[in-house]
Amino acid sequence: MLSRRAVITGALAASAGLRTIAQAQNPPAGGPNGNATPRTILQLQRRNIVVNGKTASVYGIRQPDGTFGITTDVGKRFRVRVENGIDEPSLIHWHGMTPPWQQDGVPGISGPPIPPGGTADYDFPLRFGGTFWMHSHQGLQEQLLMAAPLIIHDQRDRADQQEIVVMLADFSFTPPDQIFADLRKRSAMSQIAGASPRMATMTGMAQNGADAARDLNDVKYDAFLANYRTLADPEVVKVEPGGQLLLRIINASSMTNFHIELGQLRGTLIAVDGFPILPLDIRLALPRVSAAYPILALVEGERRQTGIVLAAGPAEIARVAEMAERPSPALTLDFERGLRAAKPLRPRKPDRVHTINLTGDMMRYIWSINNIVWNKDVPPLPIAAGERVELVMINRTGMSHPMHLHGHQFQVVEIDGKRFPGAVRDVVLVPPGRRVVVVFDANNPGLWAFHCHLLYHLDAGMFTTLRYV
Ligand SMILES: [Cu+2]
Repeated sequence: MLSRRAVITGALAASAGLRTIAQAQNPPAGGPNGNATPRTILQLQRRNIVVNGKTASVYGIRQPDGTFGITTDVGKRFRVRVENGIDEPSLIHWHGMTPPWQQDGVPGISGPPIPPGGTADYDFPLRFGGTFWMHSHQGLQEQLLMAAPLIIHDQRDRADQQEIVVMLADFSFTPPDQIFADLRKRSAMSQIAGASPRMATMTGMAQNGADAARDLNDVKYDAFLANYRTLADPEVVKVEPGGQLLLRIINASSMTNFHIELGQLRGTLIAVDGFPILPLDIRLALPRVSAAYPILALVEGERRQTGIVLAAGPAEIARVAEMAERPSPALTLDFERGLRAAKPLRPRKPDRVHTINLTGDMMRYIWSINNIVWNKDVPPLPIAAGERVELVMINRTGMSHPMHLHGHQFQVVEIDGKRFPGAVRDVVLVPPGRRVVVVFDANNPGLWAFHCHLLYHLDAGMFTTLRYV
């Protein structure tokens, strides 16, 4: 199964680059050119898209020429001016980047949001390449698609390959505030409906069959998008039969994990969260015959799917159903366990260990870390510059939590007591009842966010900070 299917965890963050066979892309530009890098303007906009035949007003992050997000090169500087063209405050987080902490884009942590009509400037060196993304960290704007690709070419990118960016999203016609209110209301009602107090704790939820689906996906979405489109009207990308392809898949969903299904194609996974891993048995090869190949993203635990279609040569594009034949399985750590960092962190004893209990109360839809619901008076986790820090994450709830650390790359070093030199990344999924240990070096002083990347969990309080100078 792994030979045909890669897994994307983390409504957020998981970006998997699948190197394959096909072509055409600019070679990465040469060395650092410092302040010579021209400034890129990114405009935060309201715009309309059509989903399921209905017009929806969503957000977008675009350059003046209409380009979504940024494609740039390692060694350049990230010189960006964000112009806030929407009618509420906003702030954009550069997901997976390691900027100075004041440029990290988390309102109230990195700095104040940008008021309507205001601008903010960013300027920091790009020291590594990969597939990343940017998204609003203000309120629930991410649910309204305030997100865009952030692609940094490096020496891994070959001149003879065609790059295809696929950005996935979950979509609802219901306003995000309403979705959040409904989650809280539904939780309260299921409590009244007679769940025993014991079942009311998150730990009990997973065993309750009726709630099993809910534990995987607690928001009912109207559509799942790949590059803003559904499979009823998918993006069709022209490719060459026998060509080299690099698929850059970004899961920009607020709440949804996906399995990636390559169909008849075979892919080789080369990176997660932008950072290289040793290849797994996942190759993506474009055969030399003309044909259409759907690249699908299956919603975890559901039959629904989204995706794009690769059209190799003159091929008939058949309609791909929006429903798979059977529900996809829940994500496990099997995939994570098989990842190995191409460049692991230097082995070293941790100077400090923090235990991070992922906690919550599903009945009240409250989520927390070490039973503390985030508020601005919560003290940051103490660490000191130069330390090797170990974070021991234990999920005491009935839902998976993709945990994201800002401003650093961590390495996965343990799953349920078994040590291994796992992937270097910035998000890792912690399924119910599981223990995942990551390590990182405190090499980027400041005040940093550490949180579950599921938007409504984050908003409900599964968030904390760490600080060092
Ligand atoms: Cu969560």
